[in-house]
Formats: sequence, C-alpha cells, structure tokens
Amino acid sequence: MKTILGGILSGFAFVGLMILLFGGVGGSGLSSMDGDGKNVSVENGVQIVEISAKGGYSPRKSVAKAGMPTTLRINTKGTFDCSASLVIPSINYQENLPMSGITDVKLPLQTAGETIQGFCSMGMYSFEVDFE
Ligand SMILES: [Cu+2]
Repeated sequence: MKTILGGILSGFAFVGLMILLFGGVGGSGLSSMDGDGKNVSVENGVQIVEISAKGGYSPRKSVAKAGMPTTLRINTKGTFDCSASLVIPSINYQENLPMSGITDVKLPLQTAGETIQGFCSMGMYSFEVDFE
C-alpha cells in the first residue's frame, strides 16, 4: 500500500517536473506567445483574426495581411477578469465583452506596417496584430 502510494506520488512529481521543464519553459518562451498563424484565416474574403481573452490575450502577437477586410474575433470563455473589458484605442473601441461568447470587431482597412493594439481597460494586458 505504501509503495503504491509512493509510486503514485512520484508519478505526480514526475509529471509535475515534465510540465515544469517543457510546459513551463515553452509557456514562457516568446514563440508560444506569438501567433503561429493558425489564428488567422479567411472566410468569404474576410480575414478573421481570432484572439482569446481570459486572464490576458492569446496570442499576444498576430500577423495579418494588410489591405484586406479584417475582423477581430474575440473569444471569451468564463472570462471573469478584466481582459473582458476590451479597449482598442486606434479605432475608438471600448466594450465589455460577454463572459462567454464570440465578439466580432470589424477593423478598417490596414496598410502594411500598421499595428492594431488591444488592451484591457486597465492597460495591464495587451495584444497586437501586425499587418504586413
Ligand atoms: Cu486589466
């Protein structure tokens, strides 16, 4: 019994160590904070940039195509923190997002080199979309 428990505990410790080693390092790495392009798609000629808002914004950085109708699609899911209070200063956008749901924000056409930045209302969390 003691050895089984010990085995379970060391198993947990092992998993914890793996998460610490790989998940932890990977999670704090810059590359995983950046969009890998998977959150940007095109639907019926409209570019969709998906951002999830919960305890901050993810991905923190996305790259989108300039000169194309673009919609920011903000996903909230049990978002009770201030990242549900979204501000995008350059387009005068300020909304309280639903705690769970999808909010589409249409962006004006962007030219290459422009960046759209979003913030929580307190400015502690942010994300950006770079247009190329
Ligand atoms: Cu905040």
